[in-house]
Amino acid sequence: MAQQSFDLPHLETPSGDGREIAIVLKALMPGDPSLHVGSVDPVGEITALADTAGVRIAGQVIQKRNRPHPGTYVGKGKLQELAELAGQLQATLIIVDDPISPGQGRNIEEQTEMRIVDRAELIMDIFARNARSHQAKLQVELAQLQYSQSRLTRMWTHLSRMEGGSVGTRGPGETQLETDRRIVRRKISVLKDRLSEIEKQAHTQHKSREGSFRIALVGYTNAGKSTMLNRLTGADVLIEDKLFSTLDTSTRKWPLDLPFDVLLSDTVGFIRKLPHGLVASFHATLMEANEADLLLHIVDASSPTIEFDMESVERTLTRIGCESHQKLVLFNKMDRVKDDQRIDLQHLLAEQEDSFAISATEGTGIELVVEKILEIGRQRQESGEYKLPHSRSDLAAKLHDVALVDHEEFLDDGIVIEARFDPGQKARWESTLRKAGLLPPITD
Ligand SMILES: Nc1nc2c(ncn2[C@@H]2O[C@H](COP(=O)(O)OP(=O)(O)OP(=O)(O)O)[C@@H](O)[C@H]2O)c(=O)[nH]1
Ligand SMILES: [Mg+2]
Repeated sequence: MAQQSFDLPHLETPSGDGREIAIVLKALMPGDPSLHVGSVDPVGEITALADTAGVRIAGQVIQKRNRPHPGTYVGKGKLQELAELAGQLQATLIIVDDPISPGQGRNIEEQTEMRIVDRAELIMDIFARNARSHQAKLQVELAQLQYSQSRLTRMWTHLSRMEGGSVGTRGPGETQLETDRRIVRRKISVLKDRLSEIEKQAHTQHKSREGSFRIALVGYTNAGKSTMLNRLTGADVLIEDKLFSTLDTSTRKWPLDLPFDVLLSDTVGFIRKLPHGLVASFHATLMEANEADLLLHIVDASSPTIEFDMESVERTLTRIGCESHQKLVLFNKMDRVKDDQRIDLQHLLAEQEDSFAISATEGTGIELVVEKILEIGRQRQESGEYKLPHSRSDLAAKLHDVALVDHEEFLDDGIVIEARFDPGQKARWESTLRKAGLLPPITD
């Protein structure tokens, strides 16, 4: 058996117009946006994802359920229906709009004799296509390998069936499966090592940014994060009307009138049911948001599923430890908002603290955002009050150099000064005082 079972599903088998033809299979469950917003197509987002991955969706099979069928995701009758539809439409692939278990995948493949790709695999496939940097490529590869690790058995079952072997029997296939498991495990550990090396380098780079005011753009995929980065800093990062155009963080200096550097970072977009492995593998990239002093949550205000989009972004932010970061919510694409959406938006704007209505492409509403950021920036300055002996008027003069003095009073026993510092400066100043014996040493 020459073929290695950890080969990942490829979505490039040409057929018809050159694209693989697929049918979407979906268990429509409570909480799905389409059950709450009448105008939302239940398979709209998965179709967009499939399209981005170069697959043509020719049909759909949907079953309303409270929870997925544990063995076959949907009922057996539905699978029969799917197989018949696939025959008529010459579809060769099933795309399931949920992450499914290896067992479910195996059962569906057995019953339909079709290849299956689930939502997690589809998203990872898009990530793999769009990865440009070495780090992004390694991160996607790691997520894919980890995901396929638990699915090796399914792939082998599939293979042995295709070769006429009987399923589940011991023999060369089983041995090969063990070998493959070992290969995958080794590859995963190599990738993890390489990524942690890169993460260490990034950490050193991040340390050099201490003292700067760091702002990260976060939000649902395609909301306009990169457009905002370009608009605010004059950068020229890739903007596309596609899902997951940005996988690498790019950071630009934003020349704002503040007494410290302001750094603005673009980050990878989020989506509903973002595969867990991807979030874990993209740890280094997502740390950009985690380490930021301020988050700008960019929301596509013209999206009919706006509240669901925002909620899934909030959930992902919590997953990466950003739930209590200071945040501004920017309702973007206001130029595209339809009249009947405006009232709901007014409510959202009123409800949501620190929110703004903007259009990144038209440049409207941006000044207010900048004003707010300047205000937050100014508040970042730390203040302190010190009493210096008259004999150290040199230090009083130095304080005037390193900070903004708000108040200075000459008393009989010394000079009392209140001052405001830029980030990082206060600690430096206090260490000078400590060396001069004018502040008690720090003890734990
Ligand atoms: N009409 C309108 N379109 C916008 C606006 N802002 C962004 N877009 C469009 O929305 C699409 C996505 O923009 P991007 O900036 O690439 O979005 P992103 O959030 O970086 O997306 P990913 O990196 O793929 O997650 C592009 O076609 C933009 O031109 C806006 O204010 N109005
Ligand atoms: Mg982008």
